[in-house]
This record gives sequence, structure tokens and C-alpha cells, in this order.
Amino acid sequence: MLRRDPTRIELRADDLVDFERSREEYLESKAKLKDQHRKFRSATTGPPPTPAGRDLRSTTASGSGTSSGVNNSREPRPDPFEIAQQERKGKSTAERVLARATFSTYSPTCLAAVHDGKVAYTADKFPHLKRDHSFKKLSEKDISYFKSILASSSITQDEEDLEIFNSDWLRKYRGQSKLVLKPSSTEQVSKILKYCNENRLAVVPQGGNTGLVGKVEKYDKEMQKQMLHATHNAIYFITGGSVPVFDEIVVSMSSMNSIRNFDPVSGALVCDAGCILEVLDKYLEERGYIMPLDLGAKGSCHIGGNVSTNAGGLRLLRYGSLHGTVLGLEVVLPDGTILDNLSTLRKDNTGYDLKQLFIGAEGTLGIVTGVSILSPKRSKAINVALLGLNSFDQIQATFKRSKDELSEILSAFEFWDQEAIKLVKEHLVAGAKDPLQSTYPFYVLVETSGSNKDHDDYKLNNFLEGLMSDDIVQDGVVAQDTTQIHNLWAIREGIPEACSKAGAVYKYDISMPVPVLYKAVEDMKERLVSKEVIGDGKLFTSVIGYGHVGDGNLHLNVAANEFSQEATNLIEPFVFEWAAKHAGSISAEHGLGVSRNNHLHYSKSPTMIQLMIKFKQLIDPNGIMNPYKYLPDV
Ligand code: FAD
Ligand code: 2HG
Ligand code: ZN
Repeated sequence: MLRRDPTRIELRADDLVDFERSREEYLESKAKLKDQHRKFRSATTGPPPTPAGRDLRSTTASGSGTSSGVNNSREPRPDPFEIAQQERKGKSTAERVLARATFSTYSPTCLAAVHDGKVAYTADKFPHLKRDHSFKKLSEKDISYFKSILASSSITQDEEDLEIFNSDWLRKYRGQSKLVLKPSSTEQVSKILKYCNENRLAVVPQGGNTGLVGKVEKYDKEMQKQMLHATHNAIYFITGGSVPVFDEIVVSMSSMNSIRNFDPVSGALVCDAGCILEVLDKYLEERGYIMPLDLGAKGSCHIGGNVSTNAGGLRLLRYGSLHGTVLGLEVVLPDGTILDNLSTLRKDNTGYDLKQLFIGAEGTLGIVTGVSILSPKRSKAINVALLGLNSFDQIQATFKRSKDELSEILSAFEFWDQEAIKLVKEHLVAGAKDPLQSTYPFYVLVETSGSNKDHDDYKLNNFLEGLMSDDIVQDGVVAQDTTQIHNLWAIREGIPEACSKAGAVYKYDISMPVPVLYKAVEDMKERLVSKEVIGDGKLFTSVIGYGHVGDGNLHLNVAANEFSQEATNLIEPFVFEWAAKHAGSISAEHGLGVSRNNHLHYSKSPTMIQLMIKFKQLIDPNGIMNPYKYLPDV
């Protein structure tokens, strides 16, 4: 996909062609030029919003380039695939993290997390969580066993190194693991789990391995650099899913990062679970294919983590969910059994579709070690338009029309509100400006992907012209080249980071019917205003709404001055009740982890929850896999 990584690329005023001009040409050609007073512009007056941390990244990356290796006449990016290969060559954790950060799409500076004061242990913050005493405590004998099956470089016990696996960057969760294991084969994972199961040692599988930015009491320069570079996986800050709660052993999948097979006819890709999403996308790009999912965190998250969270993201509208695109999985069950279901078949109706159980299981049923996924052909023609609108009703009208008029070439439809753009401008980079001249209550990013540029341009122009004539859209720009496409995407992908810099951010990820999608934001604002707790010097500073309109998925972010029980009580369970009342889900794509497990009943019936518990007991009778999370506390 042609998007992302705005680092060091400045959006110039002449970068974006005056849309008015192309519109007129189009209209003239159709002999229906009229109504010239409204304009879509393409000009911008400032540099593009750029994720903070870019300076540091620029120094490590040899160039800005594009995330997906698209030529854009700037310096080339380092090849993520090569970097991943380098990672395997016995580098230190720090080196690996920094190497990975060089091609991260999303590099929150995490300054919010790097501040004075120690992050409280999750166990202290959430006193209802009690260590399960049926779990054994780690002993020297256990370490000796792990040393007998893994290289010493695959075992981390160093206190500082452990911090990055134990903490989250929003200062919310901090575990107390004393051991990180980094297996490099399915057999090693199998031996680890078999041993842990027999010895009742609890385990947390970890993917992205980049949630390294919890505040540590004392960090050296190198560690601070890691923090500043760290691409962070959202599941950390949203659900705390991959961070230990007590002393669970972390099994990091970062050393299992080989591509096993690719079939250029069917597009079936088979790879290790620890492959970084962006690396896979880059690999496929060279072969004319594309990963069917894309996230702002693609520079760091693993395909195994994506599968385990059933990540949605920016391409779901086009390619559907992982429940459809994953063809097969290799999973190590808690007792060490290797479940080899790495099929590449599109059709296979022989028995229960077991792989589906592990998609979105968040590491509670086993460790995904291999993934077979169907990659679509990469589109040759990409267009991205950014629109300014006055109301959410207009967004809905635009969305409806996009389905009617862009139909098969529509590949993304994202939105954000005024608060979001304000934070992007304030926090991402000094002087950052969005390309629209005025500020609008709402913004929409529409992307088309097709095989014929002329055809797509024609359709897009028609679509935009119609929206403009009917006064549905107030302003807009259309990117004219790859750089501009990245820059427009950078605004959208920079929102989570910008929000994180607005203070302590309460993040909610809810899905519901599109007509009520933004009402959640309005109702939350109204609630906080009526209680007089939002505004200057008050508990809360802002309520932000953005997300994947095409998927009916709202990201509701509520920024507070600090995390507190008082603040939590003002927004929860209100937000969950709101979602349930509107036939929504309390977690659309980010999962449950440790922060949503006890809210499962808002979205699932007791019968369903009971059946889930039975599955868990059947597959993991000793409960060693990612305990204290996902399912409601007993
Ligand atoms: P981790 O965070 O390490 O782990 C997540 C969970 O999966 C944990 O419970 C962990 O125990 C488990 N797990 C990890 N690997 C394995 C494995 N191999 N086997 C078994 N269990 C495992 N998500 C979306 O859905 N849509 C988005 O648009 C989106 N955008 C994002 C944008 C940004 C900027 C960021 C930072 C995150 C975003 N995310 C989004 C969150 C996304 O879900 C995660 O980034 C990603 O899917 C998690 O992958 P990971 O490898 O980092 O997994
Ligand atoms: C996104 O769509 C991610 O940008 C992150 O899912 C959302 O941080 C969030 O709330
Ligand atoms: Zn999202």
C-alpha cells in the first residue's frame, strides 16, 4: 500500500495540485462547468504532521522514503527485511529494538511515559488481581532447564532489559516478570510450554516486543533512546494484554521471523509468527502482492500478534478480517503439543475450523508459531483524498456515496474530528499544518485502490465533484503523488500518538451501527460537561473521536490530566453501557486483555461466556497461558 512514513518529507505548497483546476478540467470536458465558488484545494502552507521521534529516527534510518518501499525520489529506506534478518544475528535487545525502530511507521516519543516517578505495578494498581498461588515461582532449576534448550542470547534476566517487556508506555501497566525467553523454533516453543505446563509456570506470549516504554526508576541513555524510538503496540496501552501482571515468564516471539513459503499464483504466504507486519508487506510488495491488513503499528507488530488480537486496521474495509484471510495456523498448545494446521487451502470444510479459536485469543490458548495468510494482488493505482466536513451526517452521506460511486475501488474510509486534528497539529511537530486552509468539525480520508489510474481518477473526480456540488463536503485535497499520499495518511496514523501526548488518555475502541457512531463522543462530552469535570484546570482536557467509519469502529479517546479512580468512574461503566445500549461491542479490534475482561458481559451472553470458559479449561487446564486476562475473573 502506498502510504505512511512522513519522516523528513516536507509537504510543499506546490506538492498538491489545485483540485479546483482538475475539477474544472473534468467539468469542462463534460461541458458542465458551473458552481465555481466552492473549492477543493490541494495547497498546503506548512510541513506535514510528522510523528515525533522523527529526528531520532532520521539519524538511524538512512532515509525517509516510504514505508512500503515505494519510490518517491527521496533517499531510500533501509530494507526492513534485511533489518529483520540482522536482528536474528545475535544482537542485543537494545540493538534489535533500535534497528526495528528505524522503519517503524509509528514512533511515539512516549514522553508521556518518560517522566518522573515510578510506574506502579499492575498488581498494586488493581488490588482485585491476586497472584494465583497454584503457579510455581521461578527457581534456578527452571532457569537451568531453559538454558539447556535455548542459546544464552535467547534468555533475558537483566533487570533493565526486563523493564521493556514488563511495562507499557502510558504508565498504566507494569508486570514483574523475571524472565524473558526468545525461542527461535516451534520445537523450542513446544519444549518451553511443555515444561511450564508440567511445572505450573505461567506464561505471557509477547509479539511486537516494543511496549518498552513504561517508566523505569532509573534508565540510561541507551534505554531512553529505545523508549523514544519505540513503536508501541496498542494492545499494551489499551488492554495490557501482552504485559505480565505478576511474575509470568514472557515468551517473546521476536526471534521467530522467517518467511517459510510464498506461492506467487495463489498469493498464500506462510511465515513465522514473529515476522513484523511491515517486513511481510515489503516482501510481498516486491512480488506484486500486499498484506491484507495494515496498522499504524506495522513497523513493530508481529503477524502472530495481529492474529492473536484479530487486529482490524486500515484495510479491513477492503480485504476483510483475519478470520477470513488467515488460511491456517501452527500453534503450540499449553502442554507442548504442536497443532499443525498451516494449510494454504482456500476451501476446506473438514471438521471444526480450529484455527478460528486462536484468532483473537490473545495468547490464552497457546502460542501461535506459524501463520498462513492469503495476500491479495497489490493495486497499481492508489488515490487518497482528504475532505473537510461540517457534520457527522455529512460523513455518513459521503460514506454512502463512496460505496455507490467508488464501489470496488474504495479501499479505506477513515474519519477524525476537530479535537483530533488539533492534537495532531499541537503535538506531532512544531508548525505542522494540515493541507486544508480552514479547520472543520470533521475530516474524512478516502482511499481508492484499483488497476487503472485513469478509470480511478475519473471515478474519484466524479465522486468529489458530486459531493461538492451537493454541499456535502466543504473542502478537500487530493494527493498527487506517493509522498502526498503518505503525508495525508500520516495525519490519520499520527492521531493515537498525538492523543497520547495530551495527557493520560483513556482509550475506548467500540463498534456500533454507523448512524450512532459519533453520538458516543457527543454523549461522553455532554456527560463530562454536565458534571463540570472537563476544561481548563479540570479533571479532563478533551474528548476525541476518530476511527474506521467503514467498519463502524470508533476510537473514543478521553484525555485526562492523570489516571485516577475518580476519572475512571466518570467514564466507566458509562461507555460500556452506552455501547451495549446501542447494540455495539465494547472492544471492536483491540481485544480484552486485563482491562476489558470483566466487561465482557456487555457484549457477550452468559451462555457464550460459559462456553468460552469451557474451551479455555479444555485447552489450558492449568491456566498457564496469559492468566488474569481475557476471561472474567473467577
Ligand atoms: P502484542 O501486543 O505483543 O500482543 C498482543 C496480544 O497477543 C497479547 O495478549 C499477547 O499475549 C498475544 N500474542 C502476541 N503474539 C502472540 C503469539 N505469537 N501467539 C499467541 N499470542 C500472542 N489494532 C487494530 O486492530 N487496528 C488498528 O488500526 C490498530 N492501529 C494501531 C496503531 C498504532 C499506532 C498502534 C501502536 C497500535 C495499533 N493497533 C491497532 C493495535 C494492534 O492490535 C497491535 O499493534 C497488534 O495487533 C498487536 O501485535 P503485537 O505483535 O504488537 O502483539
Ligand atoms: C487506530 O486505528 C488504532 O489508530 C489505535 O486502532 C486507536 O489509539 C487508539 O485509540
Ligand atoms: Zn483502529
